[in-house]
Amino acid sequence: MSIPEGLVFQPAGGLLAQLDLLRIELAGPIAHLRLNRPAKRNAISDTLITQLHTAFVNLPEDIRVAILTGEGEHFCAGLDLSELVERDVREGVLHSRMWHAAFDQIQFGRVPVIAVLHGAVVGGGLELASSCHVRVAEHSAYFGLPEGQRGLFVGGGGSVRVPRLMGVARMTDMMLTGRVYDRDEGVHAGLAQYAVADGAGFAKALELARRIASNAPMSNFAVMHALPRIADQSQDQGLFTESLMAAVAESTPDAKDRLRAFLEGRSNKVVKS
Ligand code: 1HE
Repeated sequence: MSIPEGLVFQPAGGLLAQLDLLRIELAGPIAHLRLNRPAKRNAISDTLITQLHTAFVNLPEDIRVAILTGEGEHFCAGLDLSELVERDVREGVLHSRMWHAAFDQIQFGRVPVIAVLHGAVVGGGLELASSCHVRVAEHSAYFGLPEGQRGLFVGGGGSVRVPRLMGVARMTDMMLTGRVYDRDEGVHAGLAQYAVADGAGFAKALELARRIASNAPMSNFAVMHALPRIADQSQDQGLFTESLMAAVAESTPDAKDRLRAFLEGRSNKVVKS
Protein backbone atom coordinates (compact mmCIF):
# COMPACT_ATOMS: atom_id res chain seq x y z
CA MET A 1 0.00 0.00 0.00
CA SER A 2 1.61 3.29 -1.00
CA ILE A 3 0.69 6.32 1.08
CA PRO A 4 -0.25 9.40 -0.96
CA GLU A 5 1.84 12.57 -0.53
CA GLY A 6 0.23 15.66 0.96
CA LEU A 7 -1.82 13.93 3.64
CA VAL A 8 -3.77 16.46 5.70
CA PHE A 9 -4.44 15.69 9.35
CA GLN A 10 -8.05 16.27 10.40
CA PRO A 11 -9.47 16.08 13.94
CA ALA A 12 -10.85 12.63 14.77
CA GLY A 13 -14.56 12.41 15.38
CA GLY A 14 -16.80 10.33 17.62
CA LEU A 15 -15.46 8.91 20.86
CA LEU A 16 -11.88 10.00 20.11
CA ALA A 17 -13.00 13.65 19.91
CA GLN A 18 -14.36 13.44 23.45
CA LEU A 19 -10.96 12.64 25.02
CA ASP A 20 -10.08 16.12 26.26
CA LEU A 21 -6.54 15.34 27.50
CA LEU A 22 -5.52 14.05 24.08
CA ARG A 23 -5.66 15.78 20.72
CA ILE A 24 -6.19 13.16 18.06
CA GLU A 25 -5.91 13.83 14.35
CA LEU A 26 -6.08 11.41 11.45
CA ALA A 27 -4.61 11.47 7.95
CA GLY A 28 -5.24 8.45 5.76
CA PRO A 29 -3.75 5.42 7.56
CA ILE A 30 -1.86 7.56 10.13
CA ALA A 31 -3.17 8.70 13.53
CA HIS A 32 -1.48 11.49 15.49
CA LEU A 33 -2.18 11.42 19.22
CA ARG A 34 -0.92 14.35 21.24
CA LEU A 35 -0.74 14.39 25.05
CA ASN A 36 -2.58 17.62 25.75
CA ARG A 37 -1.88 18.77 29.32
CA PRO A 38 0.98 21.19 28.63
CA ALA A 39 0.30 23.32 31.74
CA LYS A 40 1.05 20.21 33.82
CA ARG A 41 3.87 19.08 31.54
CA ASN A 42 1.61 16.26 30.29
CA ALA A 43 1.72 14.58 33.70
CA ILE A 44 -0.35 11.40 33.56
CA SER A 45 -3.45 11.66 35.73
CA ASP A 46 -5.95 8.83 36.19
CA THR A 47 -8.09 10.52 33.53
CA LEU A 48 -5.21 10.72 31.05
CA ILE A 49 -4.20 7.08 31.53
CA THR A 50 -7.82 6.04 31.01
CA GLN A 51 -8.06 8.21 27.91
CA LEU A 52 -4.85 6.72 26.47
CA HIS A 53 -6.33 3.26 26.92
CA THR A 54 -9.63 4.29 25.32
CA ALA A 55 -7.86 5.98 22.41
CA PHE A 56 -5.67 3.03 21.50
CA VAL A 57 -8.53 0.55 21.87
CA ASN A 58 -10.72 2.67 19.60
CA LEU A 59 -8.38 3.68 16.78
CA PRO A 60 -10.38 3.54 13.54
CA GLU A 61 -10.13 0.32 11.53
CA ASP A 62 -8.26 1.92 8.64
CA ILE A 63 -5.43 3.30 10.81
CA ARG A 64 -2.17 1.39 10.26
CA VAL A 65 0.31 3.36 12.35
CA ALA A 66 0.16 5.93 15.16
CA ILE A 67 2.42 8.80 16.17
CA LEU A 68 2.46 9.90 19.82
CA THR A 69 3.73 13.36 20.76
CA GLY A 70 3.48 15.76 23.70
CA GLU A 71 2.11 19.30 23.53
CA GLY A 72 4.25 22.08 25.02
CA GLU A 73 7.83 22.08 26.23
CA HIS A 74 8.01 18.47 27.39
CA PHE A 75 6.93 15.03 26.21
CA CYS A 76 5.73 13.87 29.63
CA ALA A 77 6.52 14.53 33.32
CA GLY A 78 5.34 11.09 34.41
CA LEU A 79 2.78 10.27 37.06
CA ASP A 80 0.60 13.18 38.18
CA LEU A 81 2.06 13.48 41.66
CA SER A 82 -0.87 15.61 42.87
CA GLU A 83 -3.11 12.53 42.63
CA LEU A 84 -0.80 10.39 44.71
CA VAL A 85 -3.22 10.28 47.60
CA GLU A 86 -3.25 7.75 50.41
CA ARG A 87 -3.87 4.46 48.69
CA ASP A 88 -4.02 1.14 50.42
CA VAL A 89 -2.03 -1.75 48.97
CA ARG A 90 -4.95 -3.09 46.96
CA GLU A 91 -5.68 0.32 45.42
CA GLY A 92 -2.00 0.77 44.67
CA VAL A 93 -1.88 -2.51 42.76
CA LEU A 94 -5.05 -1.65 40.84
CA HIS A 95 -3.66 1.78 39.96
CA SER A 96 -0.50 0.25 38.57
CA ARG A 97 -2.54 -2.36 36.70
CA MET A 98 -4.52 0.46 35.09
CA TRP A 99 -1.26 1.82 33.67
CA HIS A 100 -0.27 -1.67 32.55
CA ALA A 101 -3.56 -2.07 30.68
CA ALA A 102 -3.10 1.25 28.88
CA PHE A 103 0.54 0.68 27.94
CA ASP A 104 -0.13 -2.94 26.94
CA GLN A 105 -2.74 -1.58 24.58
CA ILE A 106 -0.02 0.57 23.03
CA GLN A 107 2.64 -2.15 22.79
CA PHE A 108 0.31 -5.01 21.91
CA GLY A 109 -2.49 -3.12 20.19
CA ARG A 110 -3.48 -3.02 16.54
CA VAL A 111 -0.83 -0.71 15.11
CA PRO A 112 2.83 0.18 15.58
CA VAL A 113 3.33 3.41 17.54
CA ILE A 114 6.12 5.96 16.99
CA ALA A 115 6.85 8.29 19.91
CA VAL A 116 8.38 11.72 19.31
CA LEU A 117 10.33 12.72 22.43
CA HIS A 118 11.33 16.22 23.49
CA GLY A 119 12.09 17.89 26.80
CA ALA A 120 11.38 15.79 29.88
CA VAL A 121 10.79 12.08 29.28
CA VAL A 122 10.76 11.13 32.92
CA GLY A 123 9.24 8.59 35.27
CA GLY A 124 5.96 7.38 33.82
CA GLY A 125 6.78 9.43 30.71
CA LEU A 126 9.71 7.11 30.02
CA GLU A 127 7.48 4.13 30.79
CA LEU A 128 5.00 5.44 28.22
CA ALA A 129 7.74 6.02 25.64
CA SER A 130 9.15 2.53 26.20
CA SER A 131 5.77 0.95 25.42
CA CYS A 132 5.95 2.47 21.92
CA HIS A 133 7.71 0.65 19.09
CA VAL A 134 9.93 3.35 17.63
CA ARG A 135 11.25 6.38 19.50
CA VAL A 136 12.48 9.54 17.76
CA ALA A 137 14.32 11.88 20.16
CA GLU A 138 14.73 15.58 19.50
CA HIS A 139 17.84 17.34 20.79
CA SER A 140 16.01 18.74 23.85
CA ALA A 141 14.93 15.30 25.10
CA TYR A 142 16.27 14.00 28.38
CA PHE A 143 15.51 10.85 30.31
CA GLY A 144 15.12 10.29 34.04
CA LEU A 145 13.55 7.93 36.54
CA PRO A 146 13.01 10.13 39.62
CA GLU A 147 10.85 7.53 41.36
CA GLY A 148 13.68 6.81 43.82
CA GLN A 149 13.77 10.43 44.97
CA ARG A 150 9.96 10.52 45.29
CA GLY A 151 9.78 7.43 47.49
CA LEU A 152 8.18 5.42 44.70
CA PHE A 153 8.99 2.56 42.38
CA VAL A 154 8.12 2.32 38.71
CA GLY A 155 4.53 1.14 38.29
CA GLY A 156 3.75 1.62 34.62
CA GLY A 157 5.70 -1.33 33.27
CA GLY A 158 9.07 0.42 33.51
CA SER A 159 10.81 -2.42 35.31
CA VAL A 160 9.84 -4.75 32.47
CA ARG A 161 10.26 -2.53 29.42
CA VAL A 162 13.11 -0.12 30.24
CA PRO A 163 15.70 -2.84 31.02
CA ARG A 164 14.82 -4.47 27.69
CA LEU A 165 15.94 -1.22 26.03
CA MET A 166 18.95 -0.18 28.10
CA GLY A 167 19.79 -3.10 30.41
CA VAL A 168 19.21 -3.61 34.12
CA ALA A 169 22.52 -2.02 35.18
CA ARG A 170 21.82 1.33 33.50
CA MET A 171 18.28 1.47 34.86
CA THR A 172 19.51 0.55 38.34
CA ASP A 173 22.00 3.43 38.19
CA MET A 174 19.32 5.89 36.98
CA MET A 175 16.94 4.91 39.78
CA LEU A 176 19.49 4.73 42.59
CA THR A 177 21.45 7.87 41.78
CA GLY A 178 18.87 10.01 39.97
CA ARG A 179 21.15 10.11 36.95
CA VAL A 180 19.59 11.93 34.00
CA TYR A 181 20.59 10.93 30.46
CA ASP A 182 20.75 13.64 27.85
CA ARG A 183 19.43 12.91 24.37
CA ASP A 184 22.64 11.50 22.94
CA GLU A 185 23.33 9.36 26.01
CA GLY A 186 19.75 8.09 25.80
CA VAL A 187 20.07 7.16 22.14
CA HIS A 188 23.44 5.51 22.79
CA ALA A 189 21.92 3.51 25.67
CA GLY A 190 19.00 2.34 23.52
CA LEU A 191 16.20 4.54 24.84
CA ALA A 192 15.52 5.92 21.35
CA GLN A 193 16.40 4.71 17.87
CA TYR A 194 16.53 8.09 16.05
CA ALA A 195 18.13 11.42 16.98
CA VAL A 196 16.88 14.57 15.24
CA ALA A 197 17.09 18.33 15.68
CA ASP A 198 14.59 20.22 17.82
CA GLY A 199 11.33 20.60 15.94
CA ALA A 200 12.20 17.90 13.42
CA GLY A 201 10.68 14.96 15.30
CA PHE A 202 7.23 14.93 13.79
CA ALA A 203 8.50 15.10 10.20
CA LYS A 204 10.85 12.18 10.92
CA ALA A 205 8.02 10.24 12.56
CA LEU A 206 5.82 10.88 9.55
CA GLU A 207 8.52 9.60 7.19
CA LEU A 208 8.85 6.44 9.32
CA ALA A 209 5.05 6.10 9.59
CA ARG A 210 4.73 6.08 5.81
CA ARG A 211 7.22 3.24 5.57
CA ILE A 212 5.57 1.26 8.37
CA ALA A 213 2.08 1.76 6.90
CA SER A 214 3.27 0.44 3.55
CA ASN A 215 4.37 -2.91 5.05
CA ALA A 216 2.12 -5.95 4.94
CA PRO A 217 -0.16 -5.71 8.01
CA MET A 218 0.69 -9.32 8.95
CA SER A 219 4.42 -8.52 8.98
CA ASN A 220 3.80 -5.52 11.25
CA PHE A 221 1.62 -7.71 13.46
CA ALA A 222 4.39 -10.30 13.72
CA VAL A 223 6.98 -7.69 14.64
CA MET A 224 4.73 -6.15 17.29
CA HIS A 225 3.29 -9.31 18.80
CA ALA A 226 5.68 -12.16 18.11
CA LEU A 227 9.11 -10.52 18.29
CA PRO A 228 8.99 -9.33 21.94
CA ARG A 229 7.44 -12.62 23.06
CA ILE A 230 10.06 -14.67 21.23
CA ALA A 231 12.72 -12.58 22.94
CA ASP A 232 11.26 -13.72 26.27
CA GLN A 233 11.22 -17.40 25.30
CA SER A 234 13.92 -20.02 25.53
CA GLN A 235 15.90 -20.54 22.32
CA ASP A 236 14.06 -23.79 21.61
CA GLN A 237 10.58 -22.29 22.13
CA GLY A 238 11.55 -19.09 20.36
CA LEU A 239 12.68 -20.91 17.26
CA PHE A 240 9.45 -22.89 17.13
CA THR A 241 7.31 -19.76 17.61
CA GLU A 242 9.33 -18.08 14.89
CA SER A 243 8.62 -20.93 12.47
CA LEU A 244 4.89 -20.71 13.15
CA MET A 245 4.82 -16.93 12.73
CA ALA A 246 6.93 -17.09 9.57
CA ALA A 247 4.60 -19.67 8.04
CA VAL A 248 1.53 -17.57 8.90
CA ALA A 249 3.06 -14.43 7.40
CA GLU A 250 4.29 -16.01 4.18
CA SER A 251 0.98 -17.76 3.53
CA THR A 252 -0.97 -14.49 3.26
CA PRO A 253 -2.07 -13.32 -0.22
CA ASP A 254 -0.30 -10.05 0.56
CA ALA A 255 3.05 -11.84 0.94
CA LYS A 256 2.51 -13.82 -2.27
CA ASP A 257 1.69 -10.62 -4.21
CA ARG A 258 4.75 -8.84 -2.84
CA LEU A 259 7.09 -11.75 -3.61
CA ARG A 260 5.71 -12.00 -7.17
CA ALA A 261 6.16 -8.24 -7.61
CA PHE A 262 9.82 -8.48 -6.59
CA LEU A 263 10.52 -11.48 -8.81
CA GLU A 264 8.93 -9.67 -11.76
CA GLY A 265 11.05 -6.56 -11.12
CA ARG A 266 8.07 -4.46 -10.01
CA SER A 267 9.26 -3.89 -6.47
CA ASN A 268 12.01 -1.86 -4.84
CA LYS A 269 15.44 -3.27 -4.01
CA VAL A 270 17.00 -2.94 -0.58
CA VAL A 271 19.03 0.26 -0.58
CA LYS A 272 20.80 2.21 2.12
CA SER A 273 18.78 5.42 2.74
C1 1HE B 1 3.32 18.25 37.74
C2 1HE B 1 4.22 17.22 37.41
C3 1HE B 1 3.91 15.91 37.86
C4 1HE B 1 4.96 19.06 36.58
N1 1HE B 1 2.80 15.75 38.59
N2 1HE B 1 2.23 18.03 38.46
N3 1HE B 1 7.56 12.88 37.88
C5 1HE B 1 8.49 13.74 38.37
O1 1HE B 1 9.01 13.58 39.44
C6 1HE B 1 8.77 14.94 37.51
C7 1HE B 1 8.27 16.18 38.21
N4 1HE B 1 8.31 17.37 37.34
C8 1HE B 1 9.45 18.03 37.08
O2 1HE B 1 10.55 17.63 37.47
C9 1HE B 1 9.31 19.29 36.28
O3 1HE B 1 7.96 19.73 36.36
C10 1HE B 1 9.68 19.12 34.78
C11 1HE B 1 11.20 18.92 34.67
C12 1HE B 1 8.96 17.95 34.14
C13 1HE B 1 9.26 20.39 34.02
O4 1HE B 1 9.81 21.54 34.64
P1 1HE B 1 9.20 22.97 34.26
O5 1HE B 1 10.06 23.99 34.96
O6 1HE B 1 9.04 23.09 32.80
O7 1HE B 1 7.70 23.00 34.87
P2 1HE B 1 7.24 23.15 36.38
O8 1HE B 1 7.16 24.62 36.72
O9 1HE B 1 8.01 22.29 37.30
O10 1HE B 1 5.77 22.54 36.34
C14 1HE B 1 4.69 23.24 35.71
C15 1HE B 1 3.42 22.77 36.38
O11 1HE B 1 3.26 21.36 36.13
C16 1HE B 1 3.45 22.92 37.88
O12 1HE B 1 2.12 23.13 38.33
P3 1HE B 1 1.59 24.63 38.68
O13 1HE B 1 0.17 24.43 39.05
O14 1HE B 1 2.47 25.09 39.80
O15 1HE B 1 1.79 25.46 37.42
C17 1HE B 1 3.90 21.55 38.34
O16 1HE B 1 3.48 21.26 39.67
C18 1HE B 1 3.18 20.66 37.36
N5 1HE B 1 3.82 19.36 37.22
N6 1HE B 1 5.23 17.74 36.70
C19 1HE B 1 1.99 16.78 38.87
N7 1HE B 1 4.69 14.86 37.57
C20 1HE B 1 3.12 4.59 37.37
S1 1HE B 1 4.35 5.04 38.38
C21 1HE B 1 5.18 6.35 37.66
C22 1HE B 1 5.93 7.07 38.72
C23 1HE B 1 6.45 8.39 38.25
O17 1HE B 1 6.20 8.83 37.15
S2 1HE B 1 7.40 9.21 39.39
C24 1HE B 1 8.00 10.59 38.51
C25 1HE B 1 7.04 11.76 38.60
